[in-house]
Amino acid sequence: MRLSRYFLPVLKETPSEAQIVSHRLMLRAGMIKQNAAGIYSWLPLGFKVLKKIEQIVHEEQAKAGHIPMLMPTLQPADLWRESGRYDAYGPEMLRVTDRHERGLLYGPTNEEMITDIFRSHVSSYKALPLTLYHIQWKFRDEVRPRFGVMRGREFCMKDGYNFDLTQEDAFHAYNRHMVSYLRTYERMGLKAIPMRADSGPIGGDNTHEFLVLAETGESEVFYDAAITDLTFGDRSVDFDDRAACQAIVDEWTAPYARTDETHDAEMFDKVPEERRRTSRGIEVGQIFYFGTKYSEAMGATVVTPEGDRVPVHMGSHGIGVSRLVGAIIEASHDDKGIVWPEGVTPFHCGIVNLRQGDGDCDAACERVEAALIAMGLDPLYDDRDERAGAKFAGMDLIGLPWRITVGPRGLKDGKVELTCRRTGDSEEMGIDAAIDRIGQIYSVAS
Ligand code: P5A
Repeated sequence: MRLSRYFLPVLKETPSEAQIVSHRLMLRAGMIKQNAAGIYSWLPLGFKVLKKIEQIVHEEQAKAGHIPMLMPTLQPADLWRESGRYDAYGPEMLRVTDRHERGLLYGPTNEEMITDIFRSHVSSYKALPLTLYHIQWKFRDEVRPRFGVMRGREFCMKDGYNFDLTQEDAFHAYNRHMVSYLRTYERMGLKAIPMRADSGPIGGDNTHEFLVLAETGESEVFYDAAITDLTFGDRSVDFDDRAACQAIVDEWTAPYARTDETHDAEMFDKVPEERRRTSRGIEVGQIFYFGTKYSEAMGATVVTPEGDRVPVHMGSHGIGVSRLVGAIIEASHDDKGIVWPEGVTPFHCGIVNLRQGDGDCDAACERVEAALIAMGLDPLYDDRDERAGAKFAGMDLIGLPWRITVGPRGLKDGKVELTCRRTGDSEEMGIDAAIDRIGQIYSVAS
């Protein structure tokens, strides 16, 4: 992409309405535009990151054997009357009446709708286990929408729902989700810690939230520092292997880690003092097992091998897709701007031309751009006629992890400069060497 042709409305001033750094940087970097309280347009740069996050979620869900689909944003009120949540959900639910006076609502979550789909089509245990999910916009009329996309009213969520014959099977689905989420967040450059939590309006007794530690987080958290040493890495997991999934869950749930809702001071005191931590966290996901709460209320039953008809065991599992964009920035920025982890960066590499219009510089930049595109990468070439300082400041603000700088002085010796956004380290090297290095970083061949 050529920056001269892109739509990147960066702001010079720091927006006064933004209280936390991710909100400020998303506005300044031209990623989002607020349209109403807690409702945002995703401008091209923000949209790209959102799609990268979605892609990682889809890939990791596929590995766990979960099946993608799409449900609508608007839902019939009657479905929610069946579960009893139409009134229970309270003023956070946006209720709408259509021209025929039929009640609709903008879905805050989809337990009822997916249970309705299930009961319409499944009646035998043979269809189980089954986990369906979608990535869709939700609406919750939060009292205090704030912090930009972190607590929006309209926000994007991945929500998945498992249907199982027995509680034991449903616990395995719960574990599968926990394991797949661990890798999902790690691929986004995040350390998200599963913590025992409270189930709120979704229901059930078994639930974990995934929290990213950050001063600006809305939840107070208590944990054993040992948990921050755990990494998932690229271990291969057989998601049908119950014992293997349970072992990973045990590994991650052994150290004490709870939100303030479930915090147990007595248990916390048993953690060696030097490892006890109190901090704040951003909730980027939550998984639930709620048994037959919805299936019983809505008649989602299957016939067992013995011929009995029983309600299915269910759970639901959410990832805050749009919140993650803010959470990643909270976890990865400096005073110059965003520092994208490679897994979610909107462009893989920036190309800065220090003398736009100079034949050699232009040709070298175009060669770098073409080579990166040929490798399947997505570079952003700043081809504007701007001062070097402004170009560097812009690249630092939008946070691309790598930058190749092309200037007349280096080019005399066939050299360009490769700069790492995170460390600020620069290295001079030949054009092909810089292209190769970017290829290696993103594991694509040149
Ligand atoms: C699980 C999936 C549920 O709704 N039903 C379907 C369950 N869980 S949840 O914890 O309430 O939400 C899942 C994740 O969505 C994000 N989230 C939000 N993001 C931005 N703005 C909001 N107002 C908002 N509310 C929830 C969180 O990351 C949460 O973990």
